[in-house]
Amino acid sequence: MSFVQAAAELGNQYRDDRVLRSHLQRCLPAPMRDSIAPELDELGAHAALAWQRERGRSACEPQLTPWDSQGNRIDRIELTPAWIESRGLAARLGLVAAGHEDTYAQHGRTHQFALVYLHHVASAFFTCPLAMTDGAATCIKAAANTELLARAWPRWLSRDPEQFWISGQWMTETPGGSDVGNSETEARQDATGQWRLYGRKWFTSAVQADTALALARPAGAGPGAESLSLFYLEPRDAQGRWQGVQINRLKPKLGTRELPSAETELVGIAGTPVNGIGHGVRSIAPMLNVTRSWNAVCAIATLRRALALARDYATRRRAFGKLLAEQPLHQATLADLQADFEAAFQLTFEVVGLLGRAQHDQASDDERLLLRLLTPLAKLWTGKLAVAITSEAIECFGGAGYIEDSGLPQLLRDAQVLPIWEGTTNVLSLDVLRVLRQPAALDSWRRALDRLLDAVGAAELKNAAAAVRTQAMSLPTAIAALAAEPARLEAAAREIAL
Ligand code: MFK
Ligand code: FAD
Repeated sequence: MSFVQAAAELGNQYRDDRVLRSHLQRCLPAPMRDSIAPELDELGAHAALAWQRERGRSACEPQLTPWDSQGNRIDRIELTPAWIESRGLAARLGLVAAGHEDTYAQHGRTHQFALVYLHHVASAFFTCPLAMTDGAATCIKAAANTELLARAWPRWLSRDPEQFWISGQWMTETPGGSDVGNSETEARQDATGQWRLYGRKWFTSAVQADTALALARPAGAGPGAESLSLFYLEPRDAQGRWQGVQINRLKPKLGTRELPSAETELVGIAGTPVNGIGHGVRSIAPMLNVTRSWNAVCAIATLRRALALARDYATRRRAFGKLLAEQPLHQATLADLQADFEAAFQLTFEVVGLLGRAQHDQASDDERLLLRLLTPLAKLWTGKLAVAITSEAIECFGGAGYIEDSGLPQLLRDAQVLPIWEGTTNVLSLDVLRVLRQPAALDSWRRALDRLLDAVGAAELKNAAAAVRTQAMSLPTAIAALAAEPARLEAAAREIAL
């Protein structure tokens, strides 16, 4: 019998995660930590179990049945078992609710995103509609829309699986995903004054969601982003039948295959304005910023999973007479990846902490600006890292990592969406520039770096932090120097952001 290599194994993903545990230890009051530990432990165990269960069989995909046997258009979508399971689990553990409830005040976001971080990989991208639901709730709260706060808010934040609603985010169209100002979908008022939407949405993920927020141009409004409006939709009736919506197809995607992403025709679906008529992009911005934070959290969850597997495998695989974990170069390779992961974790949970503080009116003006600046930065950097590190983790398994039923290729395919949706790397770099051009943002950035430097203990870290500070402080001069040459400034945006 020839040699058979043992596969990588995962333990409880909460108990094994030194970085998460020490962050919670540092940031949360002890009674809160004790009270949330059982939920974190449950998700940590679930993550390991789901990995054992799912690995080795290729992901099943949702199926669309457009017509019934009699020729009626039904557009029935069958979801995968992981998706059906995730909905109940998400409601029960409050993966959306925890971010908005007052139980833990400004620490609520840290609680919520610790749960999300532990659950993301096992959720088969059910975190996508959860992110959009959180974003939708944040949006209608920012708009102070009392009608929608009464109707949708309690459902989106419900912990009862029977009551829990999820939401979609219907922005992207064929002429504009980044440049949504090109949107063609039109909103018209019918004889009763009801707004109805007509047009094609090119990417609608979790299309079977109970609600969606969609951008559309009121008939007769001018071109561009400013004249778009934001509408709240309920795409299906109480019996689950589509109302004013047709599903053209489910997209055949590189990854995120259990997530039903559809091409959708709006044929008169009723819409309620979220924030009056006009300024639709500004109205949906709170949603974008929240979903971008989710994206960063899900990216670091992906990094952590790839590394947990690579590190475990290094304790099982031998080469040249030693375990990989004993080979100096392999140790250094893993250590570099771990350092990148830990930096990404700290940045992302800094954003999460700031979000919680801002939401509970505990954030200073500096912190609010910092949150606005760090959100796109965290999203763009962690998205890129997720792709690079899942790729490197595959290499850590040699040829075995390239084989589908090792479970690793799916991690890489899934990671590739993270830099694309919710704003590509370039679009977010330009968003960073949008913020940095406000003089107040640079001052706030400078003060934040000062505080960071003050907090750094070890001498060698102080030197490194000072070097970062010097580099960052050169930004205002660089931006000012390029102000007269907008094309050069834009061309440098990614470099500035990274
Ligand atoms: C795994 C789980 C995680 C994630 C799940 C997600 C699943 C969903 C997948 C999706 O991809 S949903 C679609 C996401 N689409 C995007 O993210 C669009 C990307 N494009 C941009 O972000 C553009 O920058 C944007 C459309 C927002 C702006 O384009 P414009 O037409 O050039 O508008 P403009 O004039 O720059 O901004 C309009 C207003 O919005 C301005 O305010 P004022 O009118 O008051 O001046 C901006 O300051 C404001 N604004 C823009 N971005 C903002 C913002 N305000 C706050 N925060 C922002 N991020
Ligand atoms: P484009 O905007 O055409 O971008 C093409 C390239 O041009 C990118 O590299 C971009 O960085 C670059 N670029 C664009 N503008 C600039 C600029 N000014 N300067 C420099 N470079 C620029 N959208 C939704 O609304 N709802 C959803 O539920 C949803 N789900 C999705 C699910 C998946 C799996 C995927 C892949 C996408 C989904 N999207 C969704 C769409 C997604 O948000 C868009 O694909 C994304 O915003 C990019 O838009 P685009 O595809 O039109 O690319």
